Amino acid sequence: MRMPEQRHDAGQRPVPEVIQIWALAGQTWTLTANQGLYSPNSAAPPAGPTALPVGTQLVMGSADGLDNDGDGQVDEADEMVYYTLKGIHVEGIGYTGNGQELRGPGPDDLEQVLLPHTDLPEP
Ligand SMILES: [Ca+2]
Ligand SMILES: [Ca+2]
Repeated sequence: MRMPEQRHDAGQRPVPEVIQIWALAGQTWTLTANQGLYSPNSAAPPAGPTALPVGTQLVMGSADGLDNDGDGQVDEADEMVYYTLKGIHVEGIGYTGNGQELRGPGPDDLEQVLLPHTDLPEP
């Protein structure tokens, strides 16, 4: 007897993502293009997730609740050189994109981030 394929909720499982960049302290970094990154406060599946809006500002590392530099202390002053953006991406979505563009204050302050794909190819 062949068991039915387990599908779980493939294609809808939200996966937490933290995008972190390293720059000079005191800057402002903003999400300027986004495909595939959603708000951590999105409604649970099967409701559609809420995309992080363009214009979202990254949180300075001294206030993001993470130990950015791995020294065992969270949000100490020297983490001001980190900027983080927390979101989720959804398994099964994103073979066509999952790209984020982050801009800082200067013309050369540009970071482009591709989220990892943990999803299976569409049939
Ligand atoms: Ca630290
Ligand atoms: Ca921190």
